[in-house]
Amino acid sequence: MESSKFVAIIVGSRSDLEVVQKAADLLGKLGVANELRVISAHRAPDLLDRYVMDALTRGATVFICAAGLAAHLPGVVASKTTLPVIGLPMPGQVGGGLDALLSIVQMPKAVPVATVGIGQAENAALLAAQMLGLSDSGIAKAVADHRAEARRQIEEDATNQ
Ligand code: RP5
Repeated sequence: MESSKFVAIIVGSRSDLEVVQKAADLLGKLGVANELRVISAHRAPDLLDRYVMDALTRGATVFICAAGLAAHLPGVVASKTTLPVIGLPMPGQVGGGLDALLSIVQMPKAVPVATVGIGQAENAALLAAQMLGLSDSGIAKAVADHRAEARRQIEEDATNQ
Protein backbone atom coordinates (compact mmCIF):
# COMPACT_ATOMS: atom_id res chain seq x y z
CA MET A 1 0.00 0.00 0.00
CA GLU A 2 1.26 3.49 -0.84
CA SER A 3 2.18 5.52 2.25
CA SER A 4 1.89 9.32 2.46
CA LYS A 5 2.31 11.45 5.56
CA PHE A 6 -0.74 12.74 7.37
CA VAL A 7 -1.97 13.89 10.77
CA ALA A 8 -4.46 11.49 12.32
CA ILE A 9 -7.12 13.27 14.37
CA ILE A 10 -9.19 11.07 16.68
CA VAL A 11 -12.07 12.26 18.85
CA GLY A 12 -13.83 10.32 21.59
CA SER A 13 -17.36 11.27 20.55
CA ARG A 14 -19.39 12.95 17.85
CA SER A 15 -20.11 15.60 20.47
CA ASP A 16 -16.44 16.68 20.17
CA LEU A 17 -16.62 17.32 16.44
CA GLU A 18 -17.77 20.93 16.45
CA VAL A 19 -14.64 22.00 18.39
CA VAL A 20 -12.20 19.63 16.71
CA GLN A 21 -13.25 20.39 13.15
CA LYS A 22 -11.35 23.67 13.58
CA ALA A 23 -8.11 21.66 13.85
CA ALA A 24 -8.83 19.78 10.64
CA ASP A 25 -9.78 23.00 8.87
CA LEU A 26 -6.59 24.78 9.93
CA LEU A 27 -4.39 21.82 8.98
CA GLY A 28 -5.99 21.88 5.55
CA LYS A 29 -5.31 25.60 5.27
CA LEU A 30 -1.66 25.00 6.18
CA GLY A 31 -1.35 22.31 3.51
CA VAL A 32 -1.15 19.42 5.98
CA ALA A 33 -2.95 16.23 5.00
CA ASN A 34 -5.18 14.93 7.76
CA GLU A 35 -8.02 12.57 8.53
CA LEU A 36 -10.58 12.74 11.33
CA ARG A 37 -12.16 9.72 13.04
CA VAL A 38 -14.60 9.31 15.93
CA ILE A 39 -13.40 6.39 18.08
CA SER A 40 -13.91 6.18 21.83
CA ALA A 41 -11.05 4.63 23.82
CA HIS A 42 -13.55 3.35 26.37
CA ARG A 43 -16.47 2.32 24.20
CA ALA A 44 -14.56 0.90 21.22
CA PRO A 45 -11.05 -0.06 22.42
CA ASP A 46 -10.50 -2.79 19.83
CA LEU A 47 -11.52 -0.51 16.97
CA LEU A 48 -9.16 2.16 18.31
CA ASP A 49 -6.29 -0.32 18.34
CA ARG A 50 -7.02 -1.42 14.76
CA TYR A 51 -7.31 2.18 13.57
CA VAL A 52 -4.02 3.31 15.15
CA MET A 53 -2.12 0.32 13.76
CA ASP A 54 -3.60 0.88 10.31
CA ALA A 55 -2.92 4.64 10.41
CA LEU A 56 0.72 3.95 11.27
CA THR A 57 1.12 1.67 8.25
CA ARG A 58 -0.51 4.33 6.02
CA GLY A 59 1.83 7.15 7.07
CA ALA A 60 0.40 8.88 10.15
CA THR A 61 3.20 11.02 11.60
CA VAL A 62 1.46 12.92 14.39
CA PHE A 63 -1.76 12.13 16.27
CA ILE A 64 -4.16 14.74 17.64
CA CYS A 65 -6.49 13.12 20.15
CA ALA A 66 -9.43 15.02 21.61
CA ALA A 67 -11.49 13.80 24.53
CA GLY A 68 -13.56 15.02 27.43
CA LEU A 69 -14.47 13.75 30.90
CA ALA A 70 -12.06 10.94 31.93
CA ALA A 71 -10.29 11.62 28.61
CA HIS A 72 -8.06 8.57 28.28
CA LEU A 73 -7.96 8.58 24.48
CA PRO A 74 -4.69 10.55 24.02
CA GLY A 75 -2.84 8.48 26.61
CA VAL A 76 -4.06 5.21 25.16
CA VAL A 77 -2.93 6.23 21.67
CA ALA A 78 0.43 7.39 23.09
CA SER A 79 0.85 3.94 24.63
CA LYS A 80 0.74 2.41 21.14
CA THR A 81 3.32 4.57 19.35
CA THR A 82 6.45 6.64 19.91
CA LEU A 83 5.24 9.19 17.37
CA PRO A 84 4.10 12.50 18.89
CA VAL A 85 0.59 12.56 20.35
CA ILE A 86 -1.08 15.92 20.99
CA GLY A 87 -3.86 15.86 23.55
CA LEU A 88 -6.78 18.24 23.17
CA PRO A 89 -9.03 18.46 26.25
CA MET A 90 -12.70 19.08 25.50
CA PRO A 91 -14.72 21.65 27.42
CA GLY A 92 -16.89 19.80 29.93
CA GLN A 93 -19.04 20.14 32.97
CA VAL A 94 -16.34 19.93 35.63
CA GLY A 95 -14.43 23.20 35.77
CA GLY A 96 -15.21 23.83 32.11
CA GLY A 97 -13.03 20.89 31.07
CA LEU A 98 -10.47 20.92 33.87
CA ASP A 99 -11.23 17.23 34.42
CA ALA A 100 -10.15 16.37 30.87
CA LEU A 101 -7.14 18.71 30.98
CA LEU A 102 -5.73 17.08 34.10
CA SER A 103 -6.52 13.60 32.84
CA ILE A 104 -4.67 14.23 29.58
CA VAL A 105 -1.69 16.19 30.89
CA GLN A 106 -0.92 13.97 33.88
CA MET A 107 0.74 11.14 31.98
CA PRO A 108 3.16 8.83 33.76
CA LYS A 109 6.82 9.04 32.84
CA ALA A 110 7.95 7.34 29.61
CA VAL A 111 4.64 8.02 27.80
CA PRO A 112 4.24 11.77 27.21
CA VAL A 113 1.28 13.54 25.63
CA ALA A 114 1.83 17.12 24.43
CA THR A 115 -1.26 18.81 25.83
CA VAL A 116 -2.83 22.04 24.59
CA GLY A 117 -5.41 24.17 26.37
CA ILE A 118 -9.07 23.24 26.84
CA GLY A 119 -10.82 23.48 23.48
CA GLN A 120 -7.71 24.92 21.80
CA ALA A 121 -8.15 22.95 18.58
CA GLU A 122 -6.26 25.47 16.47
CA ASN A 123 -3.22 25.30 18.74
CA ALA A 124 -3.28 21.50 18.42
CA ALA A 125 -3.23 21.89 14.64
CA LEU A 126 -0.41 24.44 14.77
CA LEU A 127 1.68 22.27 17.07
CA ALA A 128 1.26 19.32 14.71
CA ALA A 129 2.18 21.51 11.74
CA GLN A 130 5.25 22.85 13.59
CA MET A 131 6.40 19.26 14.13
CA LEU A 132 5.95 18.41 10.46
CA GLY A 133 7.61 21.71 9.54
CA LEU A 134 10.87 20.40 10.97
CA SER A 135 11.25 18.33 7.82
CA ASP A 136 8.97 20.16 5.37
CA SER A 137 9.88 23.74 4.47
CA GLY A 138 6.50 24.39 2.81
CA ILE A 139 4.64 23.57 6.03
CA ALA A 140 7.16 25.58 8.08
CA LYS A 141 6.50 28.61 5.85
CA ALA A 142 2.73 28.17 6.15
CA VAL A 143 3.05 28.15 9.96
CA ALA A 144 5.28 31.24 9.89
CA ASP A 145 2.78 33.03 7.63
CA HIS A 146 -0.05 32.11 10.02
CA ARG A 147 1.93 33.53 12.97
CA ALA A 148 2.67 36.70 11.01
CA GLU A 149 -1.03 37.14 10.24
CA ALA A 150 -1.89 36.75 13.95
CA ARG A 151 0.68 39.44 14.78
CA ARG A 152 -0.61 41.72 12.00
CA GLN A 153 -4.17 41.49 13.32
CA ILE A 154 -3.12 42.36 16.87
CA GLU A 155 -1.04 45.29 15.65
CA GLU A 156 -3.91 46.52 13.48
CA ASP A 157 -6.34 46.30 16.41
CA ALA A 158 -3.87 48.21 18.60
CA THR A 159 -3.55 50.93 15.97
CA ASN A 160 -7.34 51.35 15.89
CA GLN A 161 -7.80 51.57 19.68
C1 RP5 B 1 -15.58 11.51 25.96
O1 RP5 B 1 -16.72 11.76 26.69
C2 RP5 B 1 -15.75 12.23 24.65
O2 RP5 B 1 -14.51 12.64 24.17
C3 RP5 B 1 -16.65 13.39 24.97
O3 RP5 B 1 -15.93 14.60 25.13
C4 RP5 B 1 -17.27 13.00 26.31
C5 RP5 B 1 -18.77 12.86 26.24
O4 RP5 B 1 -19.11 11.93 25.22
P1 RP5 B 1 -20.61 11.75 24.77
O5 RP5 B 1 -21.37 11.31 25.98
O6 RP5 B 1 -21.09 13.09 24.26
O7 RP5 B 1 -20.57 10.71 23.69
O8 RP5 B 1 -15.38 10.15 25.75
